[in-house]
Amino acid sequence: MRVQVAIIGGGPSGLLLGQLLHKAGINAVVLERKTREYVLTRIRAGVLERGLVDLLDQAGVATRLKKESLTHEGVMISSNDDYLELDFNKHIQQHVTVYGQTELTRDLYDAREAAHAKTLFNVENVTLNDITTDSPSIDCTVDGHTVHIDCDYIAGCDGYHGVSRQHIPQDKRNEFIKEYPFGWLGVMSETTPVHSELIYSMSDRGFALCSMRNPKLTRYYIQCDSKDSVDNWSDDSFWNELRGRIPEEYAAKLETGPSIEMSIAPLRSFVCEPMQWGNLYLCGDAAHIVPPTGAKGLNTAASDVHYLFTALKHRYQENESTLLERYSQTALKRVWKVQRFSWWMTSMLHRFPEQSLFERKLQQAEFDFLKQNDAAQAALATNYVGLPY
Ligand code: RFL
Ligand code: PHB
Repeated sequence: MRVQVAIIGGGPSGLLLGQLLHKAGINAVVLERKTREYVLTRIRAGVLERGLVDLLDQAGVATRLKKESLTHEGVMISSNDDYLELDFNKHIQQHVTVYGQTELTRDLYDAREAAHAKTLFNVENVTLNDITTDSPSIDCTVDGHTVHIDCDYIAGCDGYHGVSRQHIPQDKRNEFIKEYPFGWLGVMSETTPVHSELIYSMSDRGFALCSMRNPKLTRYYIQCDSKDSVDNWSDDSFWNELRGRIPEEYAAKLETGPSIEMSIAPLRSFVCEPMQWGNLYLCGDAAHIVPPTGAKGLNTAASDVHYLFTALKHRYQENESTLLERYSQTALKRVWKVQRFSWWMTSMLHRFPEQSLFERKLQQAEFDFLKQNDAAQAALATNYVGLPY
């Protein structure tokens, strides 16, 4: 098989890039290790920045999103029973869109199928060859058959545990990592959201987040020990703990019900530099991870896709490679700003196991300052709705 761009990974990064390339007449194949059904069972992000929504629109896959998504013009941040209702309109005149990553991925797969664009599922043993030459290629196994793909460029969109990043020589690869000593226990439930906006809640018992997918489907998270297991939690114990971590006014009206999904995600910050090696370009979680507190993982994957798509379009339509050469540098500038914001949100809102009373007092002061200071609120709003590309 020969394509212009071979995309490894059929998650949101790979699919969005594939769809944008298809629209621009650049032919690509997507190689996915799992099945479509498996990818669609992963419940992850829920908050989309304007940049991502615009890209989906540009890719021609925003019809359902426009009908079914929710517009959020603010967010609540609380500390025990004290809270701040941060109004994005007051500070930045922008909003965020609430629409599940699962639905967004489904829309992208549907569009790919409708366009008869090539996707290979159950792909194993992916190896990248000659990536520093003008004729890179990929070898892999699909249903026991060996497949060879010649291409001009390879997009590594295969997530944190993917193989692409490992093809950057170890002595040329810098990996920056911070592991947090806690995880998030998440529950999805067919209940009415406790509030019309998201609530990011710090409390003496630990952090909690009240989110949603639609007016009848909620997504709640509580900070848990990094070694905790879902086997240690029942629906009742989850709801009780959540109630104990959000302002009393909301705890009193929290609607509970059976969980339809319960899982634990570890929290880490990670960046790989550079994000490009030869004709291999990394996008999304393959190159960086953020703790979910700022809702930035999927959104930062989207900004990478924007930079890479624009650069590839220039290369194929204008025969201009400068944007491709600058890809890593351009993407990393934004990645580090998002890392800083996600780390800051995480540090302000969570309980840390070894935390001294002094550090707790600083967290409280950070919240009090934020609550009283317009400039601090504007900075949070600017980052939360999404930095420009
Ligand atoms: P993905 O989604 O991991 O997709 C990678 C795909 O590559 C496949 N793959 C391979 N395919 C072929 N060959 C191989 N060798 C392969 N190895 C792997 C995998 O099967 C998979 O299908 O990465 P991508 O596309 O870069 O997308 C990144 C996002 O999924 C991620 O950043 C977000 O989900 C993070 N995230 C959030 N981001 C937001 O912007 N807003 C949020 O509100 C938000 N909430 C979250 C989150 C992540 C969470 N978890 C579970 C860590 C909430 C949580 C709890
Ligand atoms: C979610 O709805 O899953 C979600 C929302 C906001 C976050 C993280 C996750 O910061």
